[in-house]
Amino acid sequence: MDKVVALAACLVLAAAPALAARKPHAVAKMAGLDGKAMGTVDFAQTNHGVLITFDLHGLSPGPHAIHIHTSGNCDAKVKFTSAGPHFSPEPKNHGFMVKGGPHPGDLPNQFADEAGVLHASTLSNMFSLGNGKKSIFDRDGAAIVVHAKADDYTSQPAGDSGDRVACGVIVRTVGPAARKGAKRNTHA
Ligand SMILES: [Cu+2]
Repeated sequence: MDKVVALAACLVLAAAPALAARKPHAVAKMAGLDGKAMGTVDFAQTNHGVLITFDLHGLSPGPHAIHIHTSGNCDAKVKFTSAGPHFSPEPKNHGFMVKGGPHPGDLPNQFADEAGVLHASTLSNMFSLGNGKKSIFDRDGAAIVVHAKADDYTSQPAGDSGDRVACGVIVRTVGPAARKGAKRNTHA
């Protein structure tokens, strides 16, 4: 009897990682305006939002605004403006402190150390990596952008966070294929 219970427990434990692995996952390889690699941002869908893990270097020390921008296009020649405005399928104001906000692509500020290294994680349930209504993966994808300064969570349209200093196209590594013909999740 005990052996049967133990075997059942083993099967449950063995199955759990396989089930978890099917949840959507994505990664963004970050680059600076000079084209140099600046690390990665990892996205893991959980039952309670998307877990975002930053592994970045080459930043100026101190706080940086980081947002999901609406287009998967990081062109350094146009200073990453090609990534478009913040991800927001419906018209919303920017900022956690603002009435009518935030943009679903808004994230809390992150802090680089004296060496310009940033290791941190955060969780957002304002967007998803699947194909549902909250998905960032519309026809033209999405990008994650690091700004030169902190987000004041108030100023429009981007929290007075300054230049875009690093950008990475968010690429899904696990999950359904990108939707075809879905409208752009854009708002100025
Ligand atoms: Cu931004």
